Amino acid sequence: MPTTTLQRSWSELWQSQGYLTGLKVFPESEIKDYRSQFDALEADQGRSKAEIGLNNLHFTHEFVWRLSTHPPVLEAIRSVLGPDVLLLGNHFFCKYPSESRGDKFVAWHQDVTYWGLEPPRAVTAWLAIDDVDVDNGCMRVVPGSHRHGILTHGTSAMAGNLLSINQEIPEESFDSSQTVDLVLKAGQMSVHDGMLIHGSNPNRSGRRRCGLAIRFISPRVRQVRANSLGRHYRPVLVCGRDEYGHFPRNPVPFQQADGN
Ligand SMILES: O=C(O)CCC(=O)C(=O)O
Repeated sequence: MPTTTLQRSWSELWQSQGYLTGLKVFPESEIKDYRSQFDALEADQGRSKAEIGLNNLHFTHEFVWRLSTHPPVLEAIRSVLGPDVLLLGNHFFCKYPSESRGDKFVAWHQDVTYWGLEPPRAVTAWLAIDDVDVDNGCMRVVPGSHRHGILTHGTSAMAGNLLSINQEIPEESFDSSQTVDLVLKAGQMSVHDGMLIHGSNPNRSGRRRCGLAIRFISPRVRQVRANSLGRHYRPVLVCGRDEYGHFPRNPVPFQQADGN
């Protein structure tokens, strides 16, 4: 549990930088077990699907639900979103060594651009399933870029962008000289504001780079149009109360580990 001083410095960092990183949420012994479950899923579904096509499996796969609602994950999210939190969705972002699947990368973007949310406010927890570093294409962020609103997204001219509609913020639209690499050990997590500019380079290592991106919103947010995949979200209340009722109430798919 962070101390009050730590909470204050977290909050200042969050407001000025738009991200937090290096948060330890699972010890190696536990993430190893979750990694084995992901390995089995990957073997079953195939690498092409595992890259970005394993969406919202928390409704059907208990281990994804457990990863997404692990108390230290939710504690970090509450510290930035407040006491009431909806789990909006999640998906694995899995990049394989370039030589096996080509130069897959994630172009510079802001998450909330095509999610159809009003206000366009969301937070992502990115939980490392594998060790992630510069060589295998860890996430990169532009600190403070969440404070300047949503920038115009164009289309990437490079093949291999993993984003849903090949969106990209052109590099000349922002100052990319201050980019920070989010290097994480498996079991660690970063958290970023939905307006933060971020992306990631191809995986130049011989190792897989897998993380689970877990999206959260406050219940005061509505979805006013379909997202870039033409879908409507099915959020689940994971902390506090929903006094707005903007979404149909979706039952918790699995009991909490403590039986509540
Ligand atoms: O995993 C990546 O490289 C990018 C992640 C990302 O864009 C996100 O979580 O919003």
